[in-house]
Amino acid sequence: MSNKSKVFLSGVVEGFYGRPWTMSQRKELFRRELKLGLNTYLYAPKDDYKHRMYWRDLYSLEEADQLMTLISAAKENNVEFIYAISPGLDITFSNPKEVAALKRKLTQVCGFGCRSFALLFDDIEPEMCPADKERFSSFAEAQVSVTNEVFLHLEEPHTFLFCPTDYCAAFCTPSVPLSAYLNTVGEKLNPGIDILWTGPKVVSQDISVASIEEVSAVLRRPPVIWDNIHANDYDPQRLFLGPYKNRPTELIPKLRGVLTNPNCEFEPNFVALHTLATWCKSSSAPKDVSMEGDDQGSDYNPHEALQLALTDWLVEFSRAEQPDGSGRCRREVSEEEPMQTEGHTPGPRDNPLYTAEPLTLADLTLLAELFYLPYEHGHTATHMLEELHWLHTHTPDEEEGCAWRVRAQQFDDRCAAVVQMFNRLSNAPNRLILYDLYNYICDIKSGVTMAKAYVKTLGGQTPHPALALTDDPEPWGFRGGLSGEFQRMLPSHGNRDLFRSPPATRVYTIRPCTPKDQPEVMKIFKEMQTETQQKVELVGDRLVEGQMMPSQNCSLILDDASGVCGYAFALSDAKTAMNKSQYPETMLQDYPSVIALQIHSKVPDHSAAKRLILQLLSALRDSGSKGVFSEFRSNDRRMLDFLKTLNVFQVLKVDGLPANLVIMGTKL
Ligand code: GDL
Repeated sequence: MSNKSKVFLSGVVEGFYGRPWTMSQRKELFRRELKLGLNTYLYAPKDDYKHRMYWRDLYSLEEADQLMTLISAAKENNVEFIYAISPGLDITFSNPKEVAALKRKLTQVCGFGCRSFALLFDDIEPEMCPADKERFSSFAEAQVSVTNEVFLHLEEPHTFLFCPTDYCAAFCTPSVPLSAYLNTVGEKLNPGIDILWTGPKVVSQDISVASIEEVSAVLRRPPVIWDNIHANDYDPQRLFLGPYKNRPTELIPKLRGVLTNPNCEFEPNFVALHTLATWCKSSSAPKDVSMEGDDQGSDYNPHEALQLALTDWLVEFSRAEQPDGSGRCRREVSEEEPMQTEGHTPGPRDNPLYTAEPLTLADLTLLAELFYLPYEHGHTATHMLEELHWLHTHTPDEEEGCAWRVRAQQFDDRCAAVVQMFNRLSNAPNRLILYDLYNYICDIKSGVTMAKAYVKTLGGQTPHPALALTDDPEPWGFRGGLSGEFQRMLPSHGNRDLFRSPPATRVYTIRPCTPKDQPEVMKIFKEMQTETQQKVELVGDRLVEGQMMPSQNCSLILDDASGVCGYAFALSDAKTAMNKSQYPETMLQDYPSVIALQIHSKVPDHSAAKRLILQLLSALRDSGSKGVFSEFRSNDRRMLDFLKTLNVFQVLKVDGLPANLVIMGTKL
């Protein structure tokens, strides 16, 4: 291990995809790092042309000037500026001209005053071109050879980092200790070069001491953690404002450093930086000191670190900052440009002037809990989800009505707090922070507003028309665009709640029903009917019992490993199965098709049932149907509750129905 004399690298890697930070944001970053005691900045913006795509191109005079100023700013703030280049998309390792181009580029940056460098080979195709295959026995050999050569060319910089293509345990085959790639890197990479590592996964939930000991042994040096815990470039709806967490401080002496690759938006990274700085300053306490929280045995407590960060961040919100750097804000009166409200004093019967309440620490805590960490919602967010789930799986009936209404009111209050937080944030003088947060807070405000309206509907109230869950909603009623549509259809994502229920491990198949399935179908039909023990004549039963043939493509079976576990049959014209006018004509006009559905109670996975139903609905839609209904015995609580959670059908209000019958339906 050659790194004993080196200081622990702590700070930021600007290593995300998307719009790179501006030069002034980077300079502001250095000032913040100095204040927090962080000492490193790794320049690696993925979508900067000359960092990756056009890595061979030298910088223009103007660019050179900007980089020089940036490098000096880093120095002034005691921040080590590491310039990284990513040539892996298209470099031919065996071509000396390519290696010369790489050296030329880094020599140019050296001329700007930069003394620390990095070569990154993350996120590239691991295949070598024919010329490289001829020259090198493996991809690792090729990378190591060029990296060592560049390292020597730059006269062995004190800090020189290498990012492997297999930069986390999940990428290593068959395992970290047995990875041929990592073993070659560990053995052959010059010991003066340090290696970046993201932990067990690209975005690691935890990084354990044992996992670092394991990889250090293979790499033959302690790694520098490239931490993606706060990175959000993979999902435009997520932002991470939770504390640095699940990395025990016992790691510190076992690492060469930690660089966080945070949110693409610059301003919200206040928390990521602040809590990382607190973590770096914490020392490990003896093991027998029992602490609350996940990082036991250390004086680092993520919850406390977050509160410290938010307390400091709150001060920033009240600073008047504008994107143009003018620093002016709405309530400041300027000589040249009088503000709108200047000199306006409302009369006794006029509207009073709008004065926003100032943002509070509680608002910021709520914000951080709503946008917490990649694998964890904050406490309030989890609680709200659990409450919504409870409200939607219970009914405000005689039995539970009182408790239901109390909990519905509490849920409503929590939603109101989110909206209030949004309003106060929108009025904060620091427009720089607000604009970086805006899309996210607007999204969550809409999300909770919809949820609030839904709870009102469940409780029998009519929400505002813009929020009502109707057949013809406004576009904000179906969120997420095309990507949202794809997600909702995927079994592993759309219909599973990442945070509340365990992942679905069972494999389900949906297939057309054949005559051979009839005995199994009848078995489930009877078994599930004895659960309800209620004699009501249902049109759908005739489909199941084989008295009527389902329409074409409208009989589906759900299988799990042990066989049939559900079915869905439909008749596009329900009237043909009715022996008398069981249902009003008005209902049949809107909902002409009938569906008979049963999911065995042993199926815990809602997403499988949802897929089954959606597939059937799609067949009905293709056949030209406008709407579909399904009948349930009113004491069939299991199916009724189950279907409610799927959010596909609504209970239809149909006049004159027998009391023991519930009709659910949806337009197509
Ligand atoms: C990655 C990329 C990084 C990206 C992050 C999160 C590394 C070494 N590379 O794999 O650029 O921001 O995922 O999406 O982490």
